[in-house]
Amino acid sequence: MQNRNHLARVTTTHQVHVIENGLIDIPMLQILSPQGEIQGDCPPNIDESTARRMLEVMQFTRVLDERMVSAQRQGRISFYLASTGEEAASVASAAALSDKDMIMSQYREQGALAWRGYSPRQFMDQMFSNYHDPNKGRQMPIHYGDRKLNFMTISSPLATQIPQAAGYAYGQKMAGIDAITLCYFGEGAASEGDFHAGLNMAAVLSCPVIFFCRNNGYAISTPAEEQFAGDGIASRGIGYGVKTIRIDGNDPLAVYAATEHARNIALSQSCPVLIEAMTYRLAAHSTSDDPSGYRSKDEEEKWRRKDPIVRFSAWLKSKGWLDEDDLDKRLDRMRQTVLSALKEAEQEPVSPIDDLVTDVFDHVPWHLKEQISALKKHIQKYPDAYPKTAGRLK
Ligand SMILES: Cc1ncc(C[n+]2csc(CCOP(=O)(O)OP(=O)(O)O)c2C)c(N)n1
Repeated sequence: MQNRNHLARVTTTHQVHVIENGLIDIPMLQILSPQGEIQGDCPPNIDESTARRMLEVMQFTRVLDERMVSAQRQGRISFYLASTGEEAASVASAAALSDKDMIMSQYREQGALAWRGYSPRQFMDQMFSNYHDPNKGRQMPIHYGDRKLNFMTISSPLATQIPQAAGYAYGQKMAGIDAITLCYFGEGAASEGDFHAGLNMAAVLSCPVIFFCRNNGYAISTPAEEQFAGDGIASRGIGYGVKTIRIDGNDPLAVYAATEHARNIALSQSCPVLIEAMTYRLAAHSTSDDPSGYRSKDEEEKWRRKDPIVRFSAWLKSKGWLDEDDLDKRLDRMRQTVLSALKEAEQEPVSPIDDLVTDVFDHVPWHLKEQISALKKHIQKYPDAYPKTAGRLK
C-alpha cells in the first residue's frame, strides 16, 4: 500500500528492505559514437548553420586555450585554465539556449562565452587586466563576465553560482520573463554545501534553471572515486526531486539535444533540471597544475580517442557540411586573430590604482583613502617590487 507522508512516497514493507546504490540505472544519452556515427534511430534536430558554427566555436576555444597556455608559460599572463576535451559540454549547451537566458559559469566554460559572441579582444583585455577589462584588474585572469551577453561574472570560490542561479531563475519567474538560467559547475563543486542548498531551493521554489554539471573525473588532483561514493552527480538530482538527464558530454549532439529538452521543461513547467555531462579534462587543471603526478598517460590516451572536435568534424564531413580544404586555413586565421588580439591588449595601459576602491562605495571611506595613498607612496619608492599589472598611479 502506498500513501504520501510528509511528501515521501511511503510503501509499507514487512521485511527489512535495503535500497542499494546502483539499483536505479541512469542511462547516458549518446547520439554520436566516438567515430562520429549516428546511434539509434532518432535523427538529430539541428540545422547546418548551427552545427557548423558549433564546430567553429569549439575549434576557436581550443586555439584560444593553446595560445593562452603558451602566453602564461612566456610570463605574459599570470594564470590560465584550459577546457581542452570539454568544448562540446560548454559550446553545444550554450548553442541550445536563447540569448536571453542567463549563464552562470564556473570557469572552464569559455566556449559558452565565445558562443555568445565575446570577442578575442574581450578575452585578452580581461586576461591582461588592462584598462578595458570590465573588472578593472580586480580579478584573476579568466574571471570573465558580460552584462550585455547575459553572462554573470565568474567568481573564484567554488559553487557560489549554484544557489545564485536558483535565486536568479526565481527572479526570472517572478518577473514573468520568458527566459531561464543555466548554471555550469564541475563534479568537484558539487561537494560544496552550496550545491545542495541550490538544488533544494530550486526544487522547492520551482525555479526555471538548468544545473549543468561537467563531470570530468577530477577536482584538481582528486579523482571522482575519492570525492564521492554515489552514482555520479545525477543520482543527487533525483534525491532532491529535480528532473535529471545524464549525457555523453563529449558528444555535441547529445549535449545540444539534452539542453534544448531541459530548457523546454524548465520554461514550460517552471522547474529545475539537472544535466550530468560525462566528460574528461584532457588539459591540466590550470597552468599551476601538472597532471602527470596523479593520472596515467594511458588514461589520457583513452579519452583523447573520444575528442569531441574530431567526433563532430567526422559527422559534419559525412553530411557534406565540412570543407576540409578550408579547415587548415581557418585554424591559421583563428591563431592569427588570437595572437593579434593578445599583442594589442598587452600594449594597453592597466587601470589606475584608485579603481581598487572606486565603485565599491558611494564615497570612499577615510581608511581606504589612507591605504591607497600609502600604497602609492610605496610603489613610488619601490617600483621594481610591483608587476606591470599592479595598476597605474594616475
Ligand atoms: C570554496 C573553494 N574551495 C576550494 C577551491 C580550490 N579549487 C579551485 S578549482 C577546484 C576543483 C574543482 O573541481 P571541479 O568542480 O570538478 O571542476 P573542474 O576544475 O574539474 O572543471 C578547487 C578545489 C575554491 N576555488 N573554492
